[in-house]
Amino acid sequence: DYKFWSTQPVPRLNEEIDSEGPIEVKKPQDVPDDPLPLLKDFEWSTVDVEDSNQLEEVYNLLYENYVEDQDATFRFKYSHEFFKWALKPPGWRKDWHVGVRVKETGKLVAFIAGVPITLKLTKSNKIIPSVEINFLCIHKKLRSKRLTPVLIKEVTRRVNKQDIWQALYTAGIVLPSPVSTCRYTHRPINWSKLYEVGFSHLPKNQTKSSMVANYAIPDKTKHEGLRLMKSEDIDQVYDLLSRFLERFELIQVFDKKELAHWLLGGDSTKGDSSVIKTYVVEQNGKITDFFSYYLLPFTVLDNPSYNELGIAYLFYYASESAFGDDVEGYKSRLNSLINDALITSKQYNVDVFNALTSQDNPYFIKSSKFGSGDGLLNYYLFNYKTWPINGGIDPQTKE
Ligand code: YNC
Ligand code: MG
Repeated sequence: DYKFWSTQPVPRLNEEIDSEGPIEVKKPQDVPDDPLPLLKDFEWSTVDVEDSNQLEEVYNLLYENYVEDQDATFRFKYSHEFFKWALKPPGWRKDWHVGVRVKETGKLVAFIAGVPITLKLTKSNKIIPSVEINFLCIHKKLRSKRLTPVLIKEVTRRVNKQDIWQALYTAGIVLPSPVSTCRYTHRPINWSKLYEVGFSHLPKNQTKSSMVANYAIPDKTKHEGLRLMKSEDIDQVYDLLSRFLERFELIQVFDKKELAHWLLGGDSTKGDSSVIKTYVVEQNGKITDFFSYYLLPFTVLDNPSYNELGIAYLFYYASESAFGDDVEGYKSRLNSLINDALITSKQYNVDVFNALTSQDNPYFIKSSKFGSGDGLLNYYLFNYKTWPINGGIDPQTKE
């Protein structure tokens, strides 16, 4: 019955949406100056992720306590570099990295983070200054004590103080109320390992070697002029992606500095990030396509042979071929671009390549041998009502 969420400015589950816009309107001067009280043994702590010791504390908290799959076989393994990329985009604020510590020992036991983003609803042309909320994590020993609502209210207070009133967040669980729902799909790269760790299963009518053969990938990419993106490419990529994103209903809008951060990586703009990989197709000086993916491994829990699974997540892409009338031509180019993405990912020890059902991904999911996973990803807007957005699956059957 959502005791907490029913008090928040979010649409109720199954609420009939009849208009678009903020749910409640307030002013920064109405926002309390002081944090909410915590249980007596705990204290608030702004985490300085530029301090490597504090970053290590976030790393350890999430390494032990963050999101697992349903059977607790795998847990997300964020690296220091990943946090720097995800937590410090242009305009980031230290006080939006909210921690809770045990007073007596100083141990970090909970975390939630916000980073600035600008959202756009393309149908109504509305621009919404927002934050993206991520990395909500409570130590396993402190679960079910209603600490989550306190963390959410505190990060909301800190964001509201900056005159920002909307947020985007995602979760596997259903809360009031998803604006869109996507499914994860998985393209095996190293099927044998996926099978050994229990990520993939052997279908009845197949053999291990037929599965390996089915997922075999060539060594050489197909597109002439394919190379890693460099910071000099940002103007062209910015122009291409800005036009391309208008195809979709709910998008993030960037300035060039932000886009460079998201495509080239946190600390460097040299294109040598070990977390985010972006490739462009350049011909005669013109960039016609690009794709990107980030690397976020799983810790494999309790397996005698492996402790890590290499995972790539498809991120942004765009292609000039999307703009003509030749939809089939665009689909086939997208397929060959994604196949090149799969090929390049092998050098980064990727075992499985993931994509959501969003963007134009349904154009290549089946033909590039991505299989449906059992995980759904729900997208939420805080304090903003809008009509449901197509996430590439049927909203009723989730197929
Ligand atoms: C969740 N993931 O429903 P009700 S995703 C939001 N997002 O409230 P307690 C969640 N709410 O139902 P526990 C949530 N999970 O009574 C649970 N809740 O209304 C709600 N897991 O609190 C839940 N990370 O503290 C219930 O629950 C209330 O001890 C119960 O802790 C939950 O980062 C959790 O999956 C998830 O660390 C912290 O299980 C814990 O069970 C954990 O008693 C492993 O809480 C890691 C994990 C979640 C990843 C993520 C996005 C978070 C978005 C939060 C919402 C942001 C709103 C916008 C704020 C800014 C606004 C502006 C402007
Ligand atoms: Mg709790």
